[in-house]
Amino acid sequence: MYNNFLDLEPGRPGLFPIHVWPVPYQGTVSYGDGTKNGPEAILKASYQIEPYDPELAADISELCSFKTLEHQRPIVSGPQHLYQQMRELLEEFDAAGDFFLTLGGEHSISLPLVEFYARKHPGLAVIQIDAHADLRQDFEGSPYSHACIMARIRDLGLKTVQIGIRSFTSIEADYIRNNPDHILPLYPWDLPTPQQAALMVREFTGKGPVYVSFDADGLDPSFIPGTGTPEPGGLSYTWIKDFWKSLWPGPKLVGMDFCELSPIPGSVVSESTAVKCILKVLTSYFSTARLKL
Ligand SMILES: [Mn+2]
Repeated sequence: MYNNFLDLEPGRPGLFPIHVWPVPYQGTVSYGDGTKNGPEAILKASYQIEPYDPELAADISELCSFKTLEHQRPIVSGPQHLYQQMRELLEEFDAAGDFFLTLGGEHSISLPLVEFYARKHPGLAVIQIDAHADLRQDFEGSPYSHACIMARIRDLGLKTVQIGIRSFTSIEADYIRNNPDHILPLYPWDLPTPQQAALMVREFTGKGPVYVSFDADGLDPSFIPGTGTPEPGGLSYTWIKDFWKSLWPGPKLVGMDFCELSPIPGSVVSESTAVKCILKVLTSYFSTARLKL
């Protein structure tokens, strides 16, 4: 049983409704353990975070209402089973209007959500914050593994922006190089300013809507040490928050996930930073979006 995100009263009227979906899935994690504990840690940490953002002069509790869903199904046996289960649950919702904030769990949780939104949103692009390109064709015997998730999203024909990627194979590097119309990589060793990056992303994605898939390891592990496969040399918290602030007002945001958080017992740094990362996306967007409620 989870309390509601930010400990706010669920589903308050007159605000933009967000479904918070905890998916404590951990089936194919490569190295570190504990992503199954990510959603609960994020929810608990969210009770300690102020909904007001002084920099953006906006209060998320006056913009959005949250309703945390129970993940009532059993924890499944592998990524393909998870994919099918998530697809079934999503059939009860409408991609045209239902906004999911999905909390992982490992990165395999993103695929059914991206598919769900792509069906109703032509021209959808994915903004992926990640250390890993996740463009392998299969991994550990499954094409649905977290290491393949962006390859499956590419199969849908969607444009992808990969921010912070710094760990991938030479085959993935060739693939990125050979698909400049479909993949925009922003490498941490060659990072533009957040303002320049926002312009590049807007130009690349065109007028289409976006889905944000935020892997905790996109940030440098000095900001979020609690993740299964930490990679040094990542994004700073300041860079990524300034990027969201620069991106909006801009493309329509249809949904987001935050995944791969693996809480460290005795420290709340990682999950607290995760909540701030989520709130920066939501507050930057919803404080500037013109929404019809
Ligand atoms: Mn990753």
